[in-house]
This record gives sequence, structure tokens and C-alpha cells, in this order.
Amino acid sequence: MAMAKIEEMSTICAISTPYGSGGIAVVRVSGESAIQIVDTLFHGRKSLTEAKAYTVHYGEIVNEQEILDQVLVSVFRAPHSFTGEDVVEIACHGSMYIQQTLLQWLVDAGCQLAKAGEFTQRAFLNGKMDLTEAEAVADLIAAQTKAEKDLALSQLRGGISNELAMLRERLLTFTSLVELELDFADHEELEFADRSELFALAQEIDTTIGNLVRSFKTGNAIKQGIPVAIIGAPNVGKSTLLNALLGEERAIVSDIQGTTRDTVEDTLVLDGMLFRFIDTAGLRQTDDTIENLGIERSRQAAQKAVVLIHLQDATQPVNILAELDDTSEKKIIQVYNKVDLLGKEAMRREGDEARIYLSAKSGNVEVLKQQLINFAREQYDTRNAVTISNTRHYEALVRAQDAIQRVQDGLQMQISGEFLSMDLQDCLSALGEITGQITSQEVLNNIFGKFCIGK
Ligand SMILES: Nc1nc2c(ncn2[C@@H]2O[C@H](COP(=O)(O)OP(=O)(O)O)[C@@H](O)[C@H]2O)c(=O)[nH]1
Ligand SMILES: [Mg+2]
Repeated sequence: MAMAKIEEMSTICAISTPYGSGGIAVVRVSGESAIQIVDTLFHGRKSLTEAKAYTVHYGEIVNEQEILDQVLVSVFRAPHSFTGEDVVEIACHGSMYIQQTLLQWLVDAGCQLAKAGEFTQRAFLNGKMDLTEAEAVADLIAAQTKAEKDLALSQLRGGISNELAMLRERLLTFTSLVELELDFADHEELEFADRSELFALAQEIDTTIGNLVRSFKTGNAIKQGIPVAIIGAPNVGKSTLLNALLGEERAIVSDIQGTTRDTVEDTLVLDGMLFRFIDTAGLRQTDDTIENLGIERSRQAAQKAVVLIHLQDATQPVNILAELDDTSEKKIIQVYNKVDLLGKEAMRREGDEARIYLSAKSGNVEVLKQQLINFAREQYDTRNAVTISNTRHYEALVRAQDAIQRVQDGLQMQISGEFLSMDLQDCLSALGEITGQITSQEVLNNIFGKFCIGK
């Protein structure tokens, strides 16, 4: 195990609440001397060194010259704390002066300023959580929608770890049996690891990893927003529709064809899911160089999108879908705009699942929103399966899958145990990288460097 230990676990401190003044602020201290250092500044009914774990104490922060603040201090003792070390959390009043001075006094008393993510890194190094759980902490802090929060929380609760631990354990048993055979290389006929059982296991693991790999599409869409491109001929009301969806004048609307020349993009949360709407230039034949560049971008946007809103003018429908590259994999919502220009009869038509009739100009686009919500609920349901949302996990899983497929090929070709064991080890180490059983300082720096200070 290549685990980087912190050379000497110093006691660290940081302001854990956001920069600025607020009702209260929390300053966190972690390390061997945490309780003792805070105690030198804390005047309460009794000394913090005598405080029981998981208790809160009222008192004042004082040094020789100055009474700084009245505070509440929470005491946690190793190993049952977030970091696995002694931790003290000081809730002070949220004045910038108080926060900064308290931090300075802690440093003067022997603390070091925590680096970004250092509390969570310590939690990882002390075995309080694995790497996917530590990464989930960062995701949880960054979550902007319910779906994102749900995903991060399930990861924090060990969703991915449990799934991978199960795979690894079963694979390990077999790998050790295969390696045991190598120790008895003189007895060629010896086979501890039943080959057909191993093949069945490899297939099963291949399937499980395959499902995880595929789930990245969902996980990624939840994090980045589901890309929805609004496409159609010029002047059908694409920009008007974008504005109506967002509830603000985001894109320029005019009756001059070719007004939208570049793609305009903005996000909206519907039913706890992030959608990324892309308004595009209308598709038509034109000699205008710049408009053509815009049209090319429309095609690219359509290609990258998961959902296409194909917008047509209800008074003179023009279908442009045939002008796009293959759209067979896309969810296409057919929308007919400008129904206000049709007779009263037509205006009452609300459409069905296949066609939506609306007036973007009126601003009422609820039917369309509802269809998008239904699609997302169906397509991005993460309640019943573990969902991957992290590129690092995705890449390692692809490598693990590649290795387990080599194991299957090898078994079919009856290759020697020596080569089998290499592929098995490759798979195991790729899986181990995800949870952090195998890791390098570089990977850790990369992960924890992106955290905020104080977490
Ligand atoms: N009557 C009516 N006009 C609309 C509606 N939606 C858009 N328009 C008009 O159609 C013209 C083109 O709109 P725009 O959103 O720029 O179309 P785009 O070229 O597809 O982006 C503008 O004059 C809009 O005011 C609608 O629902 N009803
Ligand atoms: Mg437009």
C-alpha cells in the first residue's frame, strides 16, 4: 500500500465558514494539541482539557491584552471525530476582525494554518473515509441542485465504496489462488483456481463495471446539466422560447432572420435537476459567412445535446431534422410555436406527448417544462443503482473493465497463470485506485487541492 503519511501531524486551524462577516463563524482546530492550544485562549467554567468528548462549552477567548469574544466551543476526541484526531470547533461571532484575530492567536499559540482540504485529507489518511467518500465531501459542498446533492450524499454514505469493495474482495480471493499455483510451478497439473468459476466471476465483474461505466453519462449530466438544444428554421421563435424557459431576456429576439449567430447557453433548475439550454442559429441556406459559422455551431450543439427541442412555426411548419447528423439516440421534443396566430380552436390544442403547441411569446411554456421533467425523472433516476459522476472514477473503471476483459480472453485461450495473474492485478489496482487503497501523493494533492480551506 503506497499510503502517504503526514510526516508529523501538526495541529491545524482554519475558518470553516465562508469569507466575510455573518451571524456566527466557525473556526476549526484539529490535531494532537488541538484541545490544549485552544485551552490557552479559552476562559470558561472549567478547563477544556478536562472536557468530555462531544460536549459544548460557553466561555471567552482571551489573551493578556484583550477579551476577543464570547464563544461556544465543541470538543471532539480522537479517534471519533471528522479527522480522526482531537478536534475543537469554536463558534464565534462572525465579525471579520474577530475571525482573523482568533486565527492569528491560534497560530501564535502553536497551530499551523490548514491547507485546502487538509481536514478531509487527514480524515482519509486516518482511515475515517476512503477516497470516493472524501471526494463526495467536495461534491456535496459544491452541489447546486437536489439531484447533485443526492448523488454526492449517496457517495458519501459509501455507495461506490461498498460496490467496489465487494468486487475487489471476490477478485482478490481468485487472484491469490492463481498466484498460489505459481508458487507450485513444478506441479504443472495443479489448479487451485477453478477456471470455469473464474470465467463466470470475470463475466459478472465485467457486467457490474460496465453498468458503472455507463452510469457516468447520467452522473455527468446531473453535475454539468442535461444539455438541451433548441433547433429549428430561422424566425420560428427559438430565442423567444429560450427566454420564456429562463424567465429572462437572455437571447436577442427579432423578426430579422439570422439574428442569433452564436449559440447562447444558460442553465435552469427544474424539479431539482440542472438543465443546460442552448439556443442556436436557425438552420437555412445562406451565403453569409458569419451566419454559416453560427449554423455550424448549431449542428455541433445538436450533436452534443441529449434532448433536442425541434421548434417549428405552427402557421408554416418546416422540419429541419433531416439536415442534422444522426439524431436516432436523442430525445426529440416536437414543439409548434406561435399558436396565438392560429384560430381560437387551434389555441385550445395543448398537444400530446408527441407534439406540444404553445406560444413562446406569451411566456407560458409549462407543458414543455413538464415534458423535460418527465424525461429527466425517467432517464436520470439514481435511486436504485450506484451512479458514477467523477471523471477519475470513470477512467479507472474503464481500465478495470479492459483488464477484466483480458482475463476472460486469456481464460478462453487458456493462457498461463502467470499472465492471468498480471491481468487480475491490473484490474485490482485500477479498482483500488478509486477508493484510494492504492494512491500517490500527486493524486491526493490533486484531489484535496481543489477543496476549500477549512474542510
Ligand atoms: N405571434 C408570435 N410571435 C412570436 C412567438 N414567438 C416568437 N415570435 C416572433 O417571431 C420572431 C422571431 O423570433 P426569434 O425568437 O428571434 O426567432 P429565432 O430566429 O427562431 O430565434 C420575433 O419577431 C418574435 O417576436 C409567438 O409565440 N407568437
Ligand atoms: Mg434566435
